[in-house]
Amino acid sequence: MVRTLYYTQRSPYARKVRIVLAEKQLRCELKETDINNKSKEFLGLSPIGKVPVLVNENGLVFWDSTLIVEYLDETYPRPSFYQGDRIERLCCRQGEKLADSLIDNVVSNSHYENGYHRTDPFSKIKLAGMPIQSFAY
Ligand SMILES: N[C@@H](CCC(=O)N[C@@H](CS)C(=O)NCC(=O)O)C(=O)O
Repeated sequence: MVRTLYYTQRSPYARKVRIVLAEKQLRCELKETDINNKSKEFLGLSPIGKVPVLVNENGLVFWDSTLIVEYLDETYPRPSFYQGDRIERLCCRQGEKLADSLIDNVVSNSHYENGYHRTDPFSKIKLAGMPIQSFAY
């Protein structure tokens, strides 16, 4: 069975998985998914109805970018995505979590809270002092 990733071009979470697949040189069929008009097939795979979803070569289904990356990294350890000792790996995961949390704010429309400016979805990223380019797509 061919490894398959359900994704959208613009999804930063799917992009995270695509980068790890590419770094590990893992072949994968990419299935562009219309998340505004989700197919029965897609909803049958993803209980949360979100991309990315990975179907592995044995037909097992994994969803959520962090869990997919963790699965890939443990199954195909070279090159390693979460490197180093326990503390270094934790720092790496925290960086990933921070990026995901910031992106959650961009992807969702809930930008107006705690005084953040509604018209600027990148305001929280700017407040965190991170380069906007690394989040833009
Ligand atoms: N925590 C999830 C977030 C995935 C996510 O929010 N994906 C968006 C695209 S960027 C999606 O599929 N949204 C469809 C929807 O919410 O209906 C992950 O890391 O995979």
